[in-house]
Amino acid sequence: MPPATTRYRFYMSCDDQCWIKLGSTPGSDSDATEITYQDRASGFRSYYTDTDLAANPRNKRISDWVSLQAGQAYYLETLGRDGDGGDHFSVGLEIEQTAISGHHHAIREVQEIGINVTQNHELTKITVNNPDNTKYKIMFTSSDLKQNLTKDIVGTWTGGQVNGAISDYYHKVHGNWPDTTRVMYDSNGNVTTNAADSVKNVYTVQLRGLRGPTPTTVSATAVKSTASSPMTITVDTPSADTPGTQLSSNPLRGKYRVKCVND
Ligand SMILES: [Ca+2]
Repeated sequence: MPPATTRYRFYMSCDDQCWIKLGSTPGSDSDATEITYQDRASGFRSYYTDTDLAANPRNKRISDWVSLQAGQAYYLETLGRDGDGGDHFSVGLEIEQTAISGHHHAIREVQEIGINVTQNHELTKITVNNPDNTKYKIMFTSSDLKQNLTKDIVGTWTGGQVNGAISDYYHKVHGNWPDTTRVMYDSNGNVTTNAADSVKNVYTVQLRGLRGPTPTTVSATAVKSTASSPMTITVDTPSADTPGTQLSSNPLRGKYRVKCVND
């Protein structure tokens, strides 16, 4: 029963399927028509983002404005269906008239907005000049000094071989595995796929994603183990703010509660 004679607009969001029907005959759906419809799951109270529902033109989470009269009973039907997984169903109401004593717009209720922040993954570059089959030692140390790793690595190894040698450290510190790629450069500075022509191997170590509870600053150094080898090794942990170190960011995920202020 509407509190005022004015126009109203209905909002709906659900998981997985739902609709609202509105009619003017109390207790009967004889003249009820569908004013909102959704055929697949949306986020909780995600009334506004319709792009994922664009495939079906029937989908409509915000109704057109409808004129209702104060004190008159109407027929209102909502139906929600859940297939599997999570489920929810929310309906909101917006009143066009702004001056209504003792009644707040339902659209001004507390809303939740989901967030999913881009994560800053650990990135380390190992550059090996004049690579040969001798070994060098690489040492990783986390800023809290609770984890460290020293590994012998052969100068001509593939990215996969280097990755295999250092992945345990990443798993202990960050709770996830790295991927390591190798790019080889010839004496002209061009990228080559022939290891025999390579005078510089650049390995990029990229953490797949942080799962550990605490991000740590990682430093890495390399020590050549054979004095007679022409091989030189540099290790860089790039960061725009602090060259030589990089701070991983924890995966941030959750919801904000946003409360709109009444007039
Ligand atoms: Ca579901």
